[in-house]
Amino acid sequence: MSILIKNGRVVTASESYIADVYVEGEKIVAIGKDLNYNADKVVDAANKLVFPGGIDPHVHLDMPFMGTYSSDDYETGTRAALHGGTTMVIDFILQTQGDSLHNALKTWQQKSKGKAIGDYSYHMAVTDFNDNVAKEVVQMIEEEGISSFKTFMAYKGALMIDDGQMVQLMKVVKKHGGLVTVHATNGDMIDSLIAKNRAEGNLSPLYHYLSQPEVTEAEASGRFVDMLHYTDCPGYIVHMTCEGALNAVRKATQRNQKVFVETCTQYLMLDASLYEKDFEGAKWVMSPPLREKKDQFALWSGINQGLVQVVGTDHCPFEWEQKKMGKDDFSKIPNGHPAIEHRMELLFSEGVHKGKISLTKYVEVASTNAAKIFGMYPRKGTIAIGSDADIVIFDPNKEHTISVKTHHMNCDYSAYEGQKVIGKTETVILRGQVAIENEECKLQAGFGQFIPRGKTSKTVI
Ligand code: DUC
Ligand code: ZN
Ligand code: ZN
Ligand code: ZN
Repeated sequence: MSILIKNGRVVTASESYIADVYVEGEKIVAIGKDLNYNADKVVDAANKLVFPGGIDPHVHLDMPFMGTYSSDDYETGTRAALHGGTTMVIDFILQTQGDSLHNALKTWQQKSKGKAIGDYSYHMAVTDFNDNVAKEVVQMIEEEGISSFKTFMAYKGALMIDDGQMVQLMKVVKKHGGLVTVHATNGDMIDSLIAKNRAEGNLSPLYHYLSQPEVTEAEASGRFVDMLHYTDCPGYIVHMTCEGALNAVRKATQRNQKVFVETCTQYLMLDASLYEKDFEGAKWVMSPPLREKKDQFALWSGINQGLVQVVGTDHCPFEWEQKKMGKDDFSKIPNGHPAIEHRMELLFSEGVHKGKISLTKYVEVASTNAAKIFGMYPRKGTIAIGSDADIVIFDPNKEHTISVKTHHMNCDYSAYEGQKVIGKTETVILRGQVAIENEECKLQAGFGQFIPRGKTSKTVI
C-alpha cells in the first residue's frame, strides 16, 4: 500500500512548511514539493495540516480500580483515540501488591492482545518494591521494552509505595537507563481529609475536591523532585494540575535539575466550579481534581516556558451507573473521566486557535516530546523520512460540537458535552494504513502493535 498526501502544511515540533508526503508500507519514504509517485491512494491536503499522529502517554484501559473497571477496553479506547487523531497510547500495568511485575505484564498482554486497533505501550506501575522486584525492573528495561516505572504517592494499601521504596526504585532505574514517573499527591494528608469530611457528613462530589487541596500536590511534587535530585534519576510527574506543583519543578530547574512534566487537557480547560453541580459533579471526579483559573494560566505558561513538556488525558472512563457507586459518599465515586478522543482537537482549539500556543509547540506537547521522553523517537512522534507513517490530516477551520451522541468512547456521558471545537481530524494514517476516513474507522481489532521502547536520557529534550 502506498499513499501520497499532496499540498498539506506539514507541521513538526520544529517547523511548518507546505509539502507532499509519500508513504510506502509502514514508513514515510519521501517529503518534498511536487512529489511524483504512482501511489495506490492520493489524498488532497490543500489548506489542511499534516502532523504526526498524537501520542497520549497517560490512559487507563480496562483497568481494575475502586471496585470496578474503566469502561473502555483496548478496542473501544484505541478506536476512540484514532477518531481524535491519537495513533498511540501508553497504558499503565498495575502490579498487584505481593505479586510479581511479570504476572502483571501477562495480565495486561491478555487485555491488549487481538484487541488494540491503535499502537500502544505500557508503563509498569511498581506498587510494591523489594529485591525480587528490583531484578524484574531490570528485565523490563532490558528484555520487555518497558523503560518507564509509575509510582503512586497516594492510594495507600493498594498502589502507594513509601519514600524508602521510592528511593530504592530510583537507584535501580537510574542505573539501568529508565525513567520513574509519579502520581504526586500526599496520600496521608488526603486520606485524613477524606475521613474528616465523611465524619462530618460532607459527602457530595464537592468534598472530593476539598479533600485534595493544592498543597497535597505541591508537597508531594517537591518531595519527589528532591528524591530525584538525591538519586540523580530521570523523572516525570504525571497529570500536574496546579501552580504550587509547577513551582516545585521550577525550583528544581534552578539547581539545573531536569524533571519532565505532563499536564492533561482537562486541567488546562476545566475548573473546580464544576463540582458545585451536586451529584453531576461526579462526572469530573478524578485525582487530582480540577483546580482554579490561576492554575490553568500557570500550566499554559508552563508549556510555553518549557517546564511542561507533555499533554495527556489520564483517560479513565466510568459509566454513569459506575459513578453512582458514590451516590451517597464521594470517596466511593470511581476516579476518572472519558477524554482519549478529544485531546488533540481540544488542545488545538483552546491552544492554537485561541493563540495560547504555536503550531509547532502543539505538535511538541501532543506527540513529539512523549516519543522522545519515552524512548520511541524518531520511529514515533514526527514526520520524517524513515519514521512510522502515523499521520493526521487535520482541517484547522472546521467547527464541530462535542457530544456523547457522536463520541466513540464507551461511556454514556461526555465531560465536554456541547463544547464547540474549531479544528477537526479528517484522515488518520497508522503505520501506512488508513485508520480514519469520513468519520469511519477502517482498521480492525488486532491491528494495533505493542511498541517496545528504548532507554531514557535526562537530556532528551
Ligand atoms: N486518577 C484518576 O482520576 N483515575 C485513575 C487513577 C488516577 O490517579
Ligand atoms: Zn471531534
Ligand atoms: Zn494518577
Ligand atoms: Zn492515571
